[in-house]
Amino acid sequence: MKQEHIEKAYAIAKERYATIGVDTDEALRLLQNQQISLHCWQTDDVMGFERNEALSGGIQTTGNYPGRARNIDEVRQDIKFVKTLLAGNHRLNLHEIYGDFGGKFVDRNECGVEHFQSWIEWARENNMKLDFNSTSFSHPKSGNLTLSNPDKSIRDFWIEHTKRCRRIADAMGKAQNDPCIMNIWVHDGSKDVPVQRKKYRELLAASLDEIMEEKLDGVKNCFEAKLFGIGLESYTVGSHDFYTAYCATRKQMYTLDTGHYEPTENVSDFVSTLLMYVPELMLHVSRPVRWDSDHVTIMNDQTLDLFKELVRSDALDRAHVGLDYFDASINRIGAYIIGVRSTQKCILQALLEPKQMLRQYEDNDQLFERLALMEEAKSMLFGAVYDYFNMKNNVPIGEEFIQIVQQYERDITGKR
Ligand code: RNT
Ligand code: ZN
Repeated sequence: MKQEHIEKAYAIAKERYATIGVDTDEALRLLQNQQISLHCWQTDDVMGFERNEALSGGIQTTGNYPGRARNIDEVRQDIKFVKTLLAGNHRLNLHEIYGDFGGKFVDRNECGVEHFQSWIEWARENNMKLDFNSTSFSHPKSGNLTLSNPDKSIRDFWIEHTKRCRRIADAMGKAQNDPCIMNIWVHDGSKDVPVQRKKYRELLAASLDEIMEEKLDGVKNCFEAKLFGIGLESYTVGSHDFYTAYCATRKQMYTLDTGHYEPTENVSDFVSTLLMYVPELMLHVSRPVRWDSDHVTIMNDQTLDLFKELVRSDALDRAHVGLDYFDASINRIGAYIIGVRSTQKCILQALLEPKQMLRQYEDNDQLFERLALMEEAKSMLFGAVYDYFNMKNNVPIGEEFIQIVQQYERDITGKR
């Protein structure tokens, strides 16, 4: 693509947006600073390096596209390559099962900072900050209940795991001089109707409180709510309402995964309430298709609405953005690029909305005018602004990345 064409198109877009009171340079500045946490588990279908076992915990990858990363070196190689195709400075989100265990078996209640030292160094060398997750799934003790298990020995095992994960995340945060965001998601639930719903929720809250007792300032924790898991359809201990109340009373960050709600619900509607009662949000940007299917994120209404809602609430800086999907049916590297670029496009669209004018219309009860402007804003020259953003960042523009990913497949992933 010709640089002068992109510059020309941007100049026209900039002028056009200015007529509705939108500053495109300012939008680009904010987009540049918006980090997106890349979920390491898209490289290898959520397998990790602990045991070569099928995924459990009510989540599932489908597809067997060749080229899955099979070990820590391949995961790093892939992430490094992905990074070269993306504008902006992004983070890496690790799960505990991606530790550098050096070929030894390290159980979940034995993990420590030493297993993530090489990640901390790798991240520093590659100018990426780390985020972290405890891992309650894919383990003989996972079962249907972990932190809410009435069996104290199982519950304690997972409490110990999660406490250790907090210390690992704390070390990451201190090493990178920026808090590591540690997500806690447990799959706990029941396939059929339980009769003691309250009991498990009380146990979960007590376990979480115990886990959070230790004061660690390198880590910020967040808690992920969910509607249901596969094989756990009737009841989820850590439901939306459970974590809303938990995070509100404990002043903790809430993780909103866009796949974790009723398929017809508009997730963006939760944002404003949560912003009133919890300090921050962690977003797992995903794409549910009929269920929590974890398809690759695209630029659809759901994702657009989510970011528009944040920008309209002047709260983009209270949200941490991460991706969470696992598509094993297409080129996994390509899946990353599509997801990040689509997320950036949604953020940019949100930033380019004529917020002030829309608010004014609403305040004046000019509802036709509000709808009309909102609709017109959707088809303004936003693509020209996004192209310019990528050009400035020296990364592929438009569909150019397709060929680059194909080349990487020929050279690297296709040979695995
Ligand atoms: C599962 C949650 C969770 C996981 C990752 C692997 O439903 O969304 O975030 O996807 O922890
Ligand atoms: Zn998630």
